[in-house]
Amino acid sequence: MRSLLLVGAALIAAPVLAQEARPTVNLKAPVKTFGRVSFDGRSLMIDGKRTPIWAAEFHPYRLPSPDLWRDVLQKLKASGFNTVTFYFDWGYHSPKQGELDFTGIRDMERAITMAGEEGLYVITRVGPYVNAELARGGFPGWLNNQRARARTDDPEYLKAADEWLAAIDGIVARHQINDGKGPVILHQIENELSQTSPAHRRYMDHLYAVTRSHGITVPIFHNDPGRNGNWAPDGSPVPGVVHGPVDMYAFDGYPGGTCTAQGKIARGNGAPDWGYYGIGGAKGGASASPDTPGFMAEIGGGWFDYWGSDGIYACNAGQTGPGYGRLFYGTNFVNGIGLQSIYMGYGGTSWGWLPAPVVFTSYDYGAAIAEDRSLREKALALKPIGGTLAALPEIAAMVPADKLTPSSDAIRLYHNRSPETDARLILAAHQPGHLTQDTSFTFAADLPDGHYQMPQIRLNGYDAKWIVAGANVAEQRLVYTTSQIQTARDGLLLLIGRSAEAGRTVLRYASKPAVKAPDGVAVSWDASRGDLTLDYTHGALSTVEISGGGRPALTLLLGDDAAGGACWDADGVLACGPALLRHARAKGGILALTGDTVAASPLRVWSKQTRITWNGAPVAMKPAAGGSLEAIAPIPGPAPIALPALNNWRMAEGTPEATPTFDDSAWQAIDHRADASQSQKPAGQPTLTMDPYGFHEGDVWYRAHFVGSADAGRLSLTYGAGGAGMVQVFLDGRLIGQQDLPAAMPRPITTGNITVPMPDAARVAGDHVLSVMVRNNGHNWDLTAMDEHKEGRGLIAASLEPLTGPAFAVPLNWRIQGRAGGEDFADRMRGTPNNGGQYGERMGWHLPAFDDHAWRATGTTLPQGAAGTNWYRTHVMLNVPRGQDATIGLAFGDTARPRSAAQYRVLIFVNGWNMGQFIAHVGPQRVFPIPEGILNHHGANTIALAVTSDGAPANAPENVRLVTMQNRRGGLEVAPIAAPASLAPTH
Ligand code: IPT
Repeated sequence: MRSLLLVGAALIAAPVLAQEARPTVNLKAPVKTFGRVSFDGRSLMIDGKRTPIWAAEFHPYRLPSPDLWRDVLQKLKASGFNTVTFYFDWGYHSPKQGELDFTGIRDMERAITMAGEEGLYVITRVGPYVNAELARGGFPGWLNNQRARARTDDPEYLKAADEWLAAIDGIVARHQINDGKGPVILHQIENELSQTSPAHRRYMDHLYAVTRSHGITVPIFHNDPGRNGNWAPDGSPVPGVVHGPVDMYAFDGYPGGTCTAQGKIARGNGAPDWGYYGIGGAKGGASASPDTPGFMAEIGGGWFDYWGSDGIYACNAGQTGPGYGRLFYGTNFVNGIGLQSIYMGYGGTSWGWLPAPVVFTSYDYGAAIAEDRSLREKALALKPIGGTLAALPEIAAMVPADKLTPSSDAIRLYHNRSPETDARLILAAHQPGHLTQDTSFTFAADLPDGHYQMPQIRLNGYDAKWIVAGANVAEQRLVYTTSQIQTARDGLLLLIGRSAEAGRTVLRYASKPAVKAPDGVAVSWDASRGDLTLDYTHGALSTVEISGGGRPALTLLLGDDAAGGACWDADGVLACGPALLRHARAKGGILALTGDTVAASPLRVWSKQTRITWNGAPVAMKPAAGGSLEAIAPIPGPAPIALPALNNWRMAEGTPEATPTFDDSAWQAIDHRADASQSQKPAGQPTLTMDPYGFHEGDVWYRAHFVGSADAGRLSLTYGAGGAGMVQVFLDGRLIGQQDLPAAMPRPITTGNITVPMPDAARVAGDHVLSVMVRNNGHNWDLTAMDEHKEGRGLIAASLEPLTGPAFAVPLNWRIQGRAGGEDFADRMRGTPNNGGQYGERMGWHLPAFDDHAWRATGTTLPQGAAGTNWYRTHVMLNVPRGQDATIGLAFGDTARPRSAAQYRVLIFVNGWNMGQFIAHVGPQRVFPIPEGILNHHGANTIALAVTSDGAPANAPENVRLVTMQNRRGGLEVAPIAAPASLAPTH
């Protein structure tokens, strides 16, 4: 188990379940029914049918272009998932108490509807608290001003939470499966509430009651942070669990070892047994609730990355790659964990001020679908898992069967059977400690169709074999196969395996069938058993045709991972060749296929329709082996994209707040108002933190006048700035101090102290002005439920003192300015994450219609400006070929290195949208994808960069360019996102 990555206090460890909590198979649990959804101790059922829940997590708010939600959903579906899990971010919707906005990019009803349209079930996780590496773990900024302790039964907090829940539950309620049409099958309240006091129990009781009162009728669950037995359903007989008002128990886990910040894999952990095969209940897991089925609301499918790392997303993707998936998710299934949701399926982008201090802009996560929406290799390996589950849904409800003994000590074999059908799943994995070995082994087993000695099976390293036996698939009797089922439907069976590895498939017939098999597939017939045995080596797709034998004809396709990766199932049609099949819709005698190619590709289709179109264009087909049709000519790939260079830059200085003459009379005066900050301010100091003044995101400015005196020796500041945040201090227009919070992994440093020696000028009589800018890189999450999110942001304390001893402080009359309008900011369409309080933001310099012609033209370069923040703007026309889905990013400097020697940071605005922050000397992210919809692929775009530095020539911004991150032919139509082109300026 990787160490927990926390901000603030350590996670309160809940007691590990006692020894007697050893998991047992519970065949007697009563069926509990919630409309069309029900469950017993073994599995979820939908309309009474046992259904594995094979889910992946996706956060629509991390992709602010709703048409692209459908792209992600289609890719999840095509990767074999039957369910998508959505977290919702309360703060995303609520700029101000009493206000909730579900319009535009915030239209979560649209996300749920789309998921249903794409044939996915939906699990909704509404919080109020979600964590998710979001600022405040999803709490709205204004909640930081509430003194009531969050995540308890304090009425003030409950009132706030109920506003949100009434709104989001109301949306979810309309889309439940129980109302006939909707996709929502399960609903989570709270997340990882590790505090279990009576006040927390009452809070959970409240959440359950209001959720039901809002019309949620599907089963309600909570997600236990690890395997602690927290919030198991009332009535769970397991000693040591904490009971809660939930219908099902769920937990999470991120096993399998970590990538270091340097991007090295520290491998070594085997897949844990968090259910039936758990030893001594050492880790609880599914055993905490024997009357409800094993349910992992999150199982690691990557991990997030930190400010200052060397960039670990590629490493995370490898660590949780194809073999990991087969091994870890497979081990969960055989342990009776028939509901699993991979966190993340698509991570996306923590754009604007969404990120919690632990993460930077990219939330790629090393997920199956990369941030640029391309499918990683591991997505192709998840597809057969979904295919196996679809073919044999009883896997969700299997129980341990006879112990099998492999010929090698390095191997462990799990053997499960379905009490209903007797079908078997034998999972072969390496024993812990042997994970890097390349082992060949065999075993004998009593299977439903007799006693069998397996051929030599090879298991190379971090991997598992999913051996199915005694199953009725594709209208055949499958005695066993050492390959993995990817697709099984009437008349068609696609089996895959590692390239160059041997496979064997045995099918049972009443009499000898006719077999047409290519060279390389050895066929033998055992008349005494009625067994047809096929021996082969996994490689390019080969087609075997079997007919007669007392069964409907079968086309058996055999291939390696790459061959399987190129085959897709959609709407009951199998197609091989392209990089993605989205849909296969028959209409008017035509089968309309939609999908993507990354290069000119073959196309082979199994369909009764002979007239085929691909993305609307007719494709000439000819008959091919196994009842398929094959395109006569390859279907086209994408054209390369010509991206213009960025030039015609214009620049302007953006730090007028530093100058003595700046008029701050409209700013709020700092006073002694009550606040809810967790950060203690020294006695007598005013309330400096930003939240009580209505500023919750991004940058905040403070200005104070003082009268020059001999006592003005040094300025001491305490500030809160989140991960890799910063403070800049100016005296009378001159930068006199700057501090970066050091990037510290895995626990970021979120507050700092800086003592700035005052220059002689401060001791000259007369008026002086201090101007302080704090970059707030996010409020903490509240993982421990200790109000960690209320740690102060902006200035926490400030005093101007004599050089020796703070006995006397020079009076400072502060004013504060943050985001224009505070909680009443004008740009409701871009919403809460978009803006902080930079001068240029308040003036609308980031917006496309701002007139920058008076700015200094700098051509192709971004010259260094004065200390503070300088703005650079340019306009660029794009002309991505129609019918292509590209992801275009902004790249800074040398993308081969995680960080620069130059010290500066950039807020990146594209067409007015804050698409993230580049911190040159911290890293690691240098390429920032801009989703289509935000970026206009067929016209004009405005890029505005707010660059903050000390103004030293060595810290000048590096070159900036557009890059193509992925480019496919296909994709979906993407509408531009409506948002204001200009707004009235606010000083
Ligand atoms: C768990 C959270 O439930 C989820 O919101 C997210 O933060 C995830 O992990 C990590 O990405 S937190 C748990 C691993 C301590």
